[in-house]
Amino acid sequence: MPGTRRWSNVASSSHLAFVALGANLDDPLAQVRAAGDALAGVPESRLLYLSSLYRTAPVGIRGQPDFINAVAALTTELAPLRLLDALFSVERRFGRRREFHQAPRTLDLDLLLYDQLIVDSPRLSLPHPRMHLRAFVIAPLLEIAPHCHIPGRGSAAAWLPAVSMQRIERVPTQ
Ligand code: PH2
Ligand code: MG
Ligand code: MG
Repeated sequence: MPGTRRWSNVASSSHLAFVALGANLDDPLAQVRAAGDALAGVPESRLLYLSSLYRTAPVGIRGQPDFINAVAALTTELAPLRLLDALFSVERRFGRRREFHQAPRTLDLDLLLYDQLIVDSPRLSLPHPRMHLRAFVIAPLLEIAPHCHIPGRGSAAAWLPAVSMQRIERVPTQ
């Protein structure tokens, strides 16, 4: 009957999460492509969209190679910190080592948004506090979610002019 919910759907609920992917070490194109597949395997979650891949200039760090970046949208039944654990476990499988803050990385997965939740805890800040200032997040995010709203920041699209000086180019698909 329309409007009724099955018991199995009542016990769990589905959330919409956005994740930023980034790499600038050891064949970053291959790393980010493979990471897209790995995100499809996150438990209790479904990969909805993966944006194009973008080659981007490092933001806020000097003397590092260009990055490959993308953004993914997932539906998930995992709570935010469980999803964060799952993302860290993918990073570790990709050989991520945390040698120093902002060291070059084989794979960085940042949780950007989880529904419209605002969280400020030691392990997790939502929305990601710098996402609106980064072309490498805003451009791929708008590609898969043109009407995306960032809690406390307004529409993602409104931040495009603010990041227009950051070098970013879409990697042609082959
Ligand atoms: N990640 C950072 C810092 N700077 N710049 C680009 N272009 N791409 C990134 O993924 C990136 C960055 C911290 O995680
Ligand atoms: Mg990051
Ligand atoms: Mg990170």
